Amino acid sequence: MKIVGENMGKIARILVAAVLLSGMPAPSSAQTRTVNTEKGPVLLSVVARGLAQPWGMDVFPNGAIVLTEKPGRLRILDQEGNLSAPLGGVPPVADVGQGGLLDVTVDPAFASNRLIWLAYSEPASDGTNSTAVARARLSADGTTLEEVTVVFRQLPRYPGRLHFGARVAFAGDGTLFVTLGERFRDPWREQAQDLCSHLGKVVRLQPDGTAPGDNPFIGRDDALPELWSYGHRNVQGAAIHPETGKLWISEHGPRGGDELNVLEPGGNYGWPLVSHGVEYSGQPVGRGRRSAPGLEDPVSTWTPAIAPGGIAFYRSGAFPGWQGNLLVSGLGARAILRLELEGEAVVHEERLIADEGRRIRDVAVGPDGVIYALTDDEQDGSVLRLTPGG
Ligand SMILES: [Ca+2]
Repeated sequence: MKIVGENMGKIARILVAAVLLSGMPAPSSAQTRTVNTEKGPVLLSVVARGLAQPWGMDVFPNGAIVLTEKPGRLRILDQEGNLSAPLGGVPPVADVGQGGLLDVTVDPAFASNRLIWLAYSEPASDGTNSTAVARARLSADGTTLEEVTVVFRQLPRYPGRLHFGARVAFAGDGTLFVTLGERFRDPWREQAQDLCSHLGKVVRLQPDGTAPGDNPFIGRDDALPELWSYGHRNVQGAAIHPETGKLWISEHGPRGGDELNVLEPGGNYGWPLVSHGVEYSGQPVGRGRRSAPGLEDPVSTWTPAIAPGGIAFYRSGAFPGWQGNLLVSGLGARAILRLELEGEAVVHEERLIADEGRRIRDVAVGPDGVIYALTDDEQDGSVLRLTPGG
């Protein structure tokens, strides 16, 4: 059967709708094919589709996936490939520009507390918005969020459409990191260097939203206690290194100059004083410097931009050749970047599934070592699965 272009999308949507309405599992086996990588063939499957701008996902202990759709929906994809109806109880989001329902993170103690965490752009009554983080308990039947509690709000608010961040990552000590954008425009973005503003920061919180007593700026009256690092532009990827416990982040640069950073407490990561990229106008950023004393240099940069979304460390025997790698989802790169590391240095890069040509917003690893990726499409976003074999 040869069906091309727009018709294929329409027919696919009708099929997906029919499958969803019938409640039957998605026919994933029919959409599995072999793709080649440097370390051998892998099986690529489409396990869900028809999603509206899926943005973030995480994996439950049983291997099911929870995922966001940017307009404000949260769904669960079970291990058999059944995609749930939108869950109830999701807080209102500002679905404007890059804003909406962004990240979702399963609590490390989900098996006992059923908590999940959401990061989203929160609308305010005066027309402004900002990134907020809420925690909620998943109802016993898995259909609704209960006891939704906002634990963090980025300040100041701004009536903008760009650069919200926003990932949530738990450290091994039970604290959580939240990445926050600098809201893009002058003069707001200058606040990335202002320790009394949440713009362009990574914050570290206790689960109740308060600042841990060992945060780097605790006790200073010229800095917010929740800050962990500053001088960031728009951080959409965050993952804890499984051995060192340090937070690694991916950060959108301007025109070129996307960054991978390893965060030190209290570190200044330079935006908008230094950058490996240039302004969208082509003008230099600041004085055109890439580095300066007192500012932390990135571990790696990409020019032209890859537009990095979520990141995940790979630690599983399922793909033995990828053990210890960092996976980076590339929107602009239209690939999953597989980075081989030596300590904090990137020594090799492979672009996985680049032939698919799909903008990849997030990547996650299941308990069995299976890799999942979200494709960023307005109406036909999908969940991809990579498994060994072929
Ligand atoms: Ca930087």
